[in-house]
Amino acid sequence: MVMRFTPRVLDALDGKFSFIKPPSTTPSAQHDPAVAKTVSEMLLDIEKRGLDAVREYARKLDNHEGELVVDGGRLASSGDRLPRDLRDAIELGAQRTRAFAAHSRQQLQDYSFETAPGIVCGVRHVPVQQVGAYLPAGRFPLTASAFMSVGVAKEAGVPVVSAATPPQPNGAPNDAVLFAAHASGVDRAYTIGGVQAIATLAFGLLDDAPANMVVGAGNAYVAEAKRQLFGRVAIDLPAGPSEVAIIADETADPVIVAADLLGQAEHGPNSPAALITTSRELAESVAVEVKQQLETLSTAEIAGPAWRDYGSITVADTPEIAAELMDDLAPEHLEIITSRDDWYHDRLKNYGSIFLGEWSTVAYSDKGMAGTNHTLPTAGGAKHSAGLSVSRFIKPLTYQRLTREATPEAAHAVQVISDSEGMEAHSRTATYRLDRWQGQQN
Ligand code: HSO
Ligand code: ZN
Repeated sequence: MVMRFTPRVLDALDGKFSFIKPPSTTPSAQHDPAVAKTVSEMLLDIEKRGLDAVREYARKLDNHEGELVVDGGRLASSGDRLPRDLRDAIELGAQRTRAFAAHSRQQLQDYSFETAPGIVCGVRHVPVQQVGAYLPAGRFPLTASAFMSVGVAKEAGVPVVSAATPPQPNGAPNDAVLFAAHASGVDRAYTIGGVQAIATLAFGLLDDAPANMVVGAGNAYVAEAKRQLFGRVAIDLPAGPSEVAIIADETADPVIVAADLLGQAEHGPNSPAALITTSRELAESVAVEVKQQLETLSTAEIAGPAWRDYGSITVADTPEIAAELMDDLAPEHLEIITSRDDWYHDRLKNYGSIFLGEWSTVAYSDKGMAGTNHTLPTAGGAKHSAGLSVSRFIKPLTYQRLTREATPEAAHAVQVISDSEGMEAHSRTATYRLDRWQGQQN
Protein backbone atom coordinates (compact mmCIF):
# COMPACT_ATOMS: atom_id res chain seq x y z
CA MET A 1 0.00 0.00 0.00
CA VAL A 2 1.15 3.51 -0.81
CA MET A 3 0.06 6.66 0.92
CA ARG A 4 0.76 9.97 -0.66
CA PHE A 5 -0.05 13.41 0.53
CA THR A 6 0.87 16.97 -0.19
CA PRO A 7 1.65 19.50 2.51
CA ARG A 8 -1.65 21.22 1.80
CA VAL A 9 -3.69 18.04 2.32
CA LEU A 10 -1.62 17.11 5.34
CA ASP A 11 -2.62 20.37 7.00
CA ALA A 12 -6.28 19.82 6.25
CA LEU A 13 -6.18 16.26 7.55
CA ASP A 14 -4.28 17.26 10.62
CA GLY A 15 -1.65 14.57 10.22
CA LYS A 16 -3.96 11.81 8.97
CA PHE A 17 -2.64 10.66 5.61
CA SER A 18 -4.82 9.94 2.62
CA PHE A 19 -3.99 8.67 -0.84
CA ILE A 20 -3.78 11.39 -3.46
CA LYS A 21 -1.84 11.88 -6.64
CA PRO A 22 1.29 13.94 -6.13
CA PRO A 23 1.52 17.18 -8.09
CA SER A 24 3.29 16.80 -11.37
CA THR A 25 5.89 19.13 -12.79
CA THR A 26 4.37 22.11 -14.53
CA PRO A 27 4.43 21.87 -18.31
CA SER A 28 7.45 23.85 -19.36
CA ALA A 29 6.81 27.45 -20.38
CA GLN A 30 8.55 26.75 -23.68
CA HIS A 31 5.24 25.42 -25.00
CA ASP A 32 3.52 28.76 -24.43
CA PRO A 33 2.48 29.85 -27.94
CA ALA A 34 2.93 33.55 -27.08
CA VAL A 35 6.53 32.91 -26.00
CA ALA A 36 7.13 30.82 -29.13
CA LYS A 37 5.81 33.58 -31.39
CA THR A 38 7.88 36.34 -29.77
CA VAL A 39 11.03 34.21 -29.94
CA SER A 40 10.52 33.21 -33.55
CA GLU A 41 10.02 36.85 -34.60
CA MET A 42 13.15 37.90 -32.72
CA LEU A 43 15.27 35.12 -34.22
CA LEU A 44 14.14 35.99 -37.75
CA ASP A 45 14.79 39.66 -37.16
CA ILE A 46 18.26 39.06 -35.70
CA GLU A 47 19.19 36.69 -38.48
CA LYS A 48 18.20 39.35 -41.01
CA ARG A 49 19.62 42.48 -39.38
CA GLY A 50 22.46 41.03 -37.28
CA LEU A 51 24.10 43.05 -34.54
CA ASP A 52 21.92 46.11 -35.17
CA ALA A 53 18.93 44.06 -34.09
CA VAL A 54 20.85 42.59 -31.13
CA ARG A 55 21.72 46.10 -29.91
CA GLU A 56 18.11 47.20 -30.27
CA TYR A 57 16.81 44.28 -28.20
CA ALA A 58 19.56 44.81 -25.61
CA ARG A 59 18.48 48.45 -25.27
CA LYS A 60 14.77 47.68 -25.21
CA LEU A 61 14.73 44.55 -23.03
CA ASP A 62 17.79 44.96 -20.80
CA ASN A 63 18.20 48.72 -20.88
CA HIS A 64 21.75 48.01 -22.05
CA GLU A 65 23.60 50.58 -24.14
CA GLY A 66 27.15 49.45 -23.35
CA GLU A 67 29.68 47.20 -25.02
CA LEU A 68 28.54 43.73 -26.03
CA VAL A 69 32.02 42.20 -25.91
CA VAL A 70 33.72 41.82 -22.53
CA ASP A 71 37.29 42.87 -23.17
CA GLY A 72 40.07 40.43 -22.31
CA GLY A 73 41.41 42.58 -19.48
CA ARG A 74 38.07 42.82 -17.75
CA LEU A 75 37.57 39.08 -18.06
CA ALA A 76 41.03 38.27 -16.70
CA SER A 77 40.64 40.67 -13.76
CA SER A 78 37.08 39.65 -12.84
CA GLY A 79 38.39 37.68 -9.86
CA ASP A 80 40.13 40.78 -8.43
CA ARG A 81 36.76 42.42 -7.87
CA LEU A 82 35.50 39.52 -5.73
CA PRO A 83 35.97 38.81 -2.03
CA ARG A 84 38.91 36.48 -1.53
CA ASP A 85 36.86 33.55 -0.14
CA LEU A 86 34.41 33.71 -3.05
CA ARG A 87 37.27 33.73 -5.52
CA ASP A 88 38.85 30.69 -3.84
CA ALA A 89 35.53 28.83 -3.76
CA ILE A 90 34.93 29.48 -7.47
CA GLU A 91 38.43 28.30 -8.33
CA LEU A 92 37.85 25.12 -6.32
CA GLY A 93 34.55 24.37 -8.06
CA ALA A 94 36.00 25.07 -11.52
CA GLN A 95 38.97 22.84 -10.81
CA ARG A 96 36.93 19.90 -9.42
CA THR A 97 34.47 20.01 -12.29
CA ARG A 98 37.30 20.08 -14.83
CA ALA A 99 39.14 17.25 -13.04
CA PHE A 100 36.12 14.94 -13.26
CA ALA A 101 35.53 15.97 -16.88
CA ALA A 102 39.19 15.30 -17.76
CA HIS A 103 38.96 11.84 -16.21
CA SER A 104 35.72 11.15 -18.09
CA ARG A 105 37.40 12.27 -21.33
CA GLN A 106 40.16 9.72 -20.82
CA GLN A 107 37.56 6.94 -20.69
CA LEU A 108 36.48 7.73 -24.26
CA GLN A 109 39.06 5.67 -26.12
CA ASP A 110 39.12 5.36 -29.90
CA TYR A 111 38.63 1.75 -31.01
CA SER A 112 38.39 -0.49 -34.06
CA PHE A 113 36.77 -3.82 -34.77
CA GLU A 114 36.98 -6.34 -37.62
CA THR A 115 33.38 -7.09 -38.62
CA ALA A 116 34.47 -9.67 -41.24
CA PRO A 117 37.79 -10.61 -42.90
CA GLY A 118 39.03 -7.50 -44.70
CA ILE A 119 36.60 -5.08 -43.01
CA VAL A 120 37.72 -2.80 -40.20
CA CYS A 121 35.26 -0.40 -38.54
CA GLY A 122 36.12 2.03 -35.81
CA VAL A 123 35.40 5.16 -33.84
CA ARG A 124 37.44 8.31 -33.47
CA HIS A 125 36.34 10.84 -30.83
CA VAL A 126 36.29 14.40 -32.18
CA PRO A 127 35.07 17.41 -30.19
CA VAL A 128 32.48 19.87 -31.47
CA GLN A 129 34.46 22.84 -32.82
CA GLN A 130 32.55 25.88 -31.56
CA VAL A 131 30.32 26.03 -28.47
CA GLY A 132 28.21 28.88 -27.10
CA ALA A 133 27.37 28.86 -23.39
CA TYR A 134 24.57 30.91 -21.87
CA LEU A 135 25.30 31.88 -18.27
CA PRO A 136 22.12 33.10 -16.55
CA ALA A 137 22.29 35.88 -13.97
CA GLY A 138 18.66 36.56 -13.11
CA ARG A 139 17.11 36.36 -9.65
CA PHE A 140 19.96 34.04 -8.66
CA PRO A 141 23.18 34.28 -10.66
CA LEU A 142 24.08 30.58 -10.84
CA THR A 143 27.82 31.06 -10.60
CA ALA A 144 28.65 27.38 -11.05
CA SER A 145 26.84 27.10 -14.40
CA ALA A 146 30.04 28.15 -16.17
CA PHE A 147 31.90 25.16 -14.71
CA MET A 148 29.30 22.81 -16.14
CA SER A 149 29.17 24.23 -19.65
CA VAL A 150 32.39 26.15 -20.35
CA GLY A 151 34.72 24.00 -18.20
CA VAL A 152 33.38 20.68 -19.38
CA ALA A 153 33.41 21.77 -23.05
CA LYS A 154 37.04 22.90 -22.74
CA GLU A 155 38.04 19.57 -21.12
CA ALA A 156 36.25 17.80 -23.95
CA GLY A 157 38.67 19.60 -26.28
CA VAL A 158 36.32 22.17 -27.83
CA PRO A 159 38.69 24.72 -29.42
CA VAL A 160 36.44 27.78 -29.04
CA VAL A 161 33.93 28.32 -26.24
CA SER A 162 32.14 31.68 -26.11
CA ALA A 163 29.89 32.66 -23.22
CA ALA A 164 27.08 35.20 -22.98
CA THR A 165 25.69 36.54 -19.73
CA PRO A 166 23.04 39.23 -19.24
CA PRO A 167 23.95 42.73 -18.04
CA GLN A 168 23.19 43.54 -14.38
CA PRO A 169 21.12 46.66 -13.61
CA ASN A 170 24.40 48.66 -13.61
CA GLY A 171 25.08 47.54 -17.18
CA ALA A 172 28.07 45.36 -16.32
CA PRO A 173 28.19 41.56 -16.36
CA ASN A 174 28.13 39.74 -12.99
CA ASP A 175 31.75 39.44 -11.84
CA ALA A 176 31.31 36.09 -10.06
CA VAL A 177 29.77 34.61 -13.22
CA LEU A 178 32.54 36.14 -15.36
CA PHE A 179 35.24 34.81 -13.08
CA ALA A 180 33.65 31.34 -13.05
CA ALA A 181 33.77 31.41 -16.86
CA HIS A 182 37.37 32.65 -16.83
CA ALA A 183 38.45 29.97 -14.32
CA SER A 184 36.75 27.41 -16.57
CA GLY A 185 38.82 28.48 -19.57
CA VAL A 186 36.31 30.50 -21.59
CA ASP A 187 37.72 31.97 -24.81
CA ARG A 188 35.41 34.97 -25.22
CA ALA A 189 32.63 36.56 -23.16
CA TYR A 190 29.70 38.77 -24.12
CA THR A 191 27.38 40.96 -22.05
CA ILE A 192 24.16 39.94 -23.74
CA GLY A 193 21.06 38.32 -22.28
CA GLY A 194 17.99 36.42 -23.39
CA VAL A 195 17.01 35.48 -26.93
CA GLN A 196 19.44 38.01 -28.39
CA ALA A 197 22.32 36.21 -26.63
CA ILE A 198 21.31 32.79 -27.94
CA ALA A 199 20.94 34.23 -31.46
CA THR A 200 24.33 35.98 -31.28
CA LEU A 201 26.01 32.70 -30.36
CA ALA A 202 24.07 30.51 -32.79
CA PHE A 203 24.53 32.87 -35.74
CA GLY A 204 28.15 33.64 -34.84
CA LEU A 205 27.54 37.40 -34.91
CA LEU A 206 30.53 38.15 -32.69
CA ASP A 207 32.58 35.01 -33.28
CA ASP A 208 34.57 33.85 -36.28
CA ALA A 209 32.02 31.11 -36.82
CA PRO A 210 28.49 30.22 -35.68
CA ALA A 211 28.25 27.97 -32.62
CA ASN A 212 27.68 24.30 -33.43
CA MET A 213 26.17 23.78 -30.00
CA VAL A 214 24.45 26.18 -27.58
CA VAL A 215 24.17 25.13 -23.93
CA GLY A 216 23.08 26.59 -20.61
CA ALA A 217 19.85 27.23 -18.75
CA GLY A 218 17.84 30.43 -18.89
CA ASN A 219 14.31 31.75 -18.65
CA ALA A 220 11.38 30.55 -20.77
CA TYR A 221 12.48 32.75 -23.71
CA VAL A 222 16.03 31.40 -23.66
CA ALA A 223 14.74 27.81 -23.48
CA GLU A 224 12.38 28.47 -26.39
CA ALA A 225 15.13 30.09 -28.48
CA LYS A 226 17.31 27.01 -28.02
CA ARG A 227 14.39 24.74 -28.88
CA GLN A 228 13.68 26.65 -32.10
CA LEU A 229 17.34 26.62 -33.13
CA PHE A 230 17.72 22.91 -32.39
CA GLY A 231 18.79 21.12 -35.55
CA ARG A 232 20.75 24.07 -36.79
CA VAL A 233 22.74 23.82 -33.57
CA ALA A 234 22.86 21.08 -30.96
CA ILE A 235 21.50 21.99 -27.54
CA ASP A 236 21.95 20.44 -24.11
CA LEU A 237 18.55 19.89 -22.50
CA PRO A 238 15.27 21.73 -22.16
CA ALA A 239 15.74 23.09 -18.61
CA GLY A 240 12.57 22.95 -16.54
CA PRO A 241 12.14 23.92 -12.88
CA SER A 242 14.84 22.35 -10.69
CA GLU A 243 13.67 19.23 -8.81
CA VAL A 244 14.74 17.18 -5.83
CA ALA A 245 13.48 13.81 -4.62
CA ILE A 246 14.64 11.86 -1.60
CA ILE A 247 14.28 8.25 -0.57
CA ALA A 248 14.77 8.05 3.19
CA ASP A 249 14.06 5.43 5.84
CA GLU A 250 13.77 5.44 9.63
CA THR A 251 17.55 5.95 9.95
CA ALA A 252 17.44 9.38 8.26
CA ASP A 253 17.66 12.66 10.16
CA PRO A 254 14.48 14.68 9.49
CA VAL A 255 16.41 17.96 9.82
CA ILE A 256 18.72 16.96 6.97
CA VAL A 257 15.87 15.62 4.84
CA ALA A 258 13.79 18.78 5.30
CA ALA A 259 16.78 21.04 4.57
CA ASP A 260 17.55 19.17 1.36
CA LEU A 261 13.92 19.34 0.18
CA LEU A 262 13.92 23.10 0.70
CA GLY A 263 17.40 23.32 -0.82
CA GLN A 264 15.97 22.90 -4.31
CA ALA A 265 12.44 24.24 -3.64
CA GLU A 266 14.25 27.58 -3.31
CA HIS A 267 14.85 27.64 -7.08
CA GLY A 268 11.31 28.74 -7.90
CA PRO A 269 7.69 28.55 -6.77
CA ASN A 270 7.12 25.64 -9.15
CA SER A 271 10.15 23.56 -8.13
CA PRO A 272 9.03 20.05 -7.11
CA ALA A 273 10.41 18.46 -3.94
CA ALA A 274 9.36 14.90 -3.14
CA LEU A 275 10.07 12.59 -0.23
CA ILE A 276 9.36 8.88 -0.58
CA THR A 277 9.87 7.01 2.67
CA THR A 278 9.31 3.60 4.16
CA SER A 279 8.86 5.21 7.58
CA ARG A 280 5.60 6.89 8.51
CA GLU A 281 7.28 8.38 11.53
CA LEU A 282 9.93 10.05 9.36
CA ALA A 283 7.21 11.33 7.04
CA GLU A 284 5.50 13.07 9.94
CA SER A 285 8.65 14.56 11.42
CA VAL A 286 9.86 15.85 8.03
CA ALA A 287 6.49 17.55 7.43
CA VAL A 288 6.81 19.35 10.77
CA GLU A 289 10.49 20.14 10.24
CA VAL A 290 9.98 21.69 6.79
CA LYS A 291 7.41 24.08 8.25
CA GLN A 292 9.78 25.04 11.05
CA GLN A 293 12.74 25.64 8.75
CA LEU A 294 10.59 27.78 6.45
CA GLU A 295 9.91 30.14 9.35
CA THR A 296 13.51 31.37 9.36
CA LEU A 297 14.41 30.95 5.67
CA SER A 298 15.10 34.23 3.84
CA THR A 299 13.84 32.74 0.59
CA ALA A 300 10.66 31.32 2.18
CA GLU A 301 8.50 33.37 -0.18
CA ILE A 302 9.78 31.12 -2.99
CA ALA A 303 10.44 27.81 -1.22
CA GLY A 304 7.19 28.02 0.80
CA PRO A 305 4.81 28.14 -2.18
CA ALA A 306 6.98 25.55 -3.99
CA TRP A 307 6.62 23.16 -1.05
CA ARG A 308 2.90 23.91 -0.64
CA ASP A 309 2.04 23.42 -4.32
CA TYR A 310 4.73 21.07 -5.63
CA GLY A 311 5.91 19.29 -2.49
CA SER A 312 4.89 15.74 -1.68
CA ILE A 313 5.51 13.06 0.89
CA THR A 314 4.78 9.44 0.04
CA VAL A 315 4.82 6.55 2.45
CA ALA A 316 5.64 3.24 0.76
CA ASP A 317 5.28 -0.10 2.55
CA THR A 318 8.47 -1.62 1.18
CA PRO A 319 11.79 -0.50 -0.34
CA GLU A 320 10.72 -2.22 -3.59
CA ILE A 321 7.64 0.00 -3.81
CA ALA A 322 9.69 3.09 -2.92
CA ALA A 323 12.14 2.29 -5.72
CA GLU A 324 9.36 1.67 -8.23
CA LEU A 325 7.66 4.97 -7.39
CA MET A 326 10.95 6.83 -7.68
CA ASP A 327 11.76 5.33 -11.07
CA ASP A 328 8.35 6.52 -12.20
CA LEU A 329 9.04 10.04 -10.91
CA ALA A 330 12.46 10.15 -12.65
CA PRO A 331 13.67 13.23 -10.74
CA GLU A 332 16.50 15.56 -11.73
CA HIS A 333 18.27 15.09 -8.38
CA LEU A 334 17.80 12.02 -6.21
CA GLU A 335 19.10 11.63 -2.66
CA ILE A 336 19.20 8.26 -0.91
CA ILE A 337 19.41 8.44 2.88
CA THR A 338 18.77 4.91 4.12
CA SER A 339 20.43 1.88 5.68
CA ARG A 340 20.56 0.29 2.20
CA ASP A 341 21.84 3.03 -0.10
CA ASP A 342 23.73 0.63 -2.37
CA TRP A 343 20.67 -1.57 -2.81
CA TYR A 344 18.76 1.46 -4.11
CA HIS A 345 21.71 2.57 -6.24
CA ASP A 346 21.87 -0.82 -7.96
CA ARG A 347 18.15 -0.91 -8.56
CA LEU A 348 17.14 2.61 -9.64
CA LYS A 349 17.16 3.47 -13.34
CA ASN A 350 15.66 6.92 -13.81
CA TYR A 351 17.29 10.01 -12.32
CA GLY A 352 19.56 12.84 -13.45
CA SER A 353 22.16 12.38 -10.71
CA ILE A 354 22.08 10.35 -7.49
CA PHE A 355 23.42 11.44 -4.10
CA LEU A 356 24.30 8.52 -1.85
CA GLY A 357 24.15 8.90 1.91
CA GLU A 358 23.43 11.79 4.24
CA TRP A 359 26.77 13.50 3.61
CA SER A 360 26.00 13.92 -0.09
CA THR A 361 23.68 16.86 -0.59
CA VAL A 362 22.52 18.22 -3.94
CA ALA A 363 23.96 21.68 -3.31
CA TYR A 364 27.50 20.23 -3.33
CA SER A 365 27.07 19.21 -6.94
CA ASP A 366 25.08 22.38 -7.72
CA LYS A 367 28.11 24.50 -6.81
CA GLY A 368 30.77 22.30 -8.42
CA MET A 369 32.17 20.80 -5.21
CA ALA A 370 31.49 17.18 -6.16
CA GLY A 371 32.74 17.43 -9.75
CA THR A 372 29.63 16.12 -11.52
CA ASN A 373 27.52 18.21 -13.86
CA HIS A 374 24.46 20.05 -12.56
CA THR A 375 22.85 20.40 -16.00
CA LEU A 376 20.44 17.48 -15.76
CA PRO A 377 17.13 16.33 -17.25
CA THR A 378 13.99 17.63 -15.54
CA ALA A 379 10.25 16.88 -15.84
CA GLY A 380 10.73 13.14 -16.29
CA GLY A 381 13.40 13.58 -18.99
CA ALA A 382 15.62 11.28 -16.91
CA LYS A 383 13.60 8.38 -18.33
CA HIS A 384 15.27 8.89 -21.71
CA SER A 385 18.31 11.12 -21.19
CA ALA A 386 21.32 11.73 -19.02
CA GLY A 387 22.73 15.12 -18.04
CA LEU A 388 25.46 17.16 -19.65
CA SER A 389 28.95 15.62 -19.65
CA VAL A 390 32.12 15.63 -21.76
CA SER A 391 30.64 13.00 -24.04
CA ARG A 392 27.95 15.47 -25.16
CA PHE A 393 30.64 17.74 -26.60
CA ILE A 394 32.43 14.88 -28.36
CA LYS A 395 31.25 13.16 -31.51
CA PRO A 396 32.07 9.44 -31.74
CA LEU A 397 32.79 9.48 -35.50
CA THR A 398 32.82 6.12 -37.23
CA TYR A 399 35.15 5.01 -40.03
CA GLN A 400 35.48 1.90 -42.14
CA ARG A 401 38.08 0.45 -44.47
CA LEU A 402 37.06 -2.47 -46.73
CA THR A 403 39.70 -4.31 -48.71
CA ARG A 404 39.70 -6.42 -51.89
CA GLU A 405 39.30 -9.44 -49.73
CA ALA A 406 35.93 -8.20 -48.42
CA THR A 407 34.61 -7.39 -51.90
CA PRO A 408 32.86 -10.50 -53.28
CA GLU A 409 30.60 -11.12 -50.34
CA ALA A 410 29.82 -7.46 -49.56
CA ALA A 411 29.34 -6.46 -53.21
CA HIS A 412 27.04 -9.37 -53.97
CA ALA A 413 24.84 -8.67 -50.97
CA VAL A 414 24.67 -4.96 -51.82
CA GLN A 415 23.66 -5.80 -55.40
CA VAL A 416 20.89 -8.09 -54.19
CA ILE A 417 19.50 -5.60 -51.69
CA SER A 418 19.82 -2.57 -54.00
CA ASP A 419 18.24 -4.40 -56.94
CA SER A 420 15.31 -5.47 -54.80
CA GLU A 421 14.84 -1.80 -53.83
CA GLY A 422 15.13 -0.56 -57.40
CA MET A 423 18.24 1.48 -56.54
CA GLU A 424 20.36 0.78 -59.60
CA ALA A 425 23.04 3.41 -58.95
CA HIS A 426 23.71 1.87 -55.57
CA SER A 427 23.92 -1.57 -57.14
CA ARG A 428 26.41 -0.35 -59.74
CA THR A 429 28.86 0.92 -57.08
CA ALA A 430 29.15 -2.73 -56.09
CA THR A 431 29.11 -4.07 -59.65
CA TYR A 432 32.10 -1.96 -60.79
CA ARG A 433 34.09 -3.16 -57.83
CA LEU A 434 33.10 -6.75 -58.41
CA ASP A 435 34.23 -6.40 -62.05
CA ARG A 436 37.60 -5.08 -60.94
CA TRP A 437 37.94 -7.78 -58.33
CA GLN A 438 37.20 -10.42 -60.98
CA GLY A 439 39.61 -8.81 -63.44
CA GLN A 440 42.39 -8.82 -60.93
CA GLN A 441 41.49 -12.33 -59.90
CA ASN A 442 42.45 -13.75 -63.33
N1 HSO B 1 20.05 22.94 -9.11
C1 HSO B 1 20.41 23.61 -10.33
C2 HSO B 1 21.83 24.07 -10.35
C3 HSO B 1 22.18 25.06 -9.31
N2 HSO B 1 21.50 25.29 -8.17
C4 HSO B 1 23.26 25.90 -9.24
C5 HSO B 1 22.11 26.23 -7.50
N3 HSO B 1 23.17 26.61 -8.11
C6 HSO B 1 20.18 22.68 -11.51
O1 HSO B 1 20.67 21.42 -11.30
ZN1 ZN C 1 20.07 23.98 -7.11
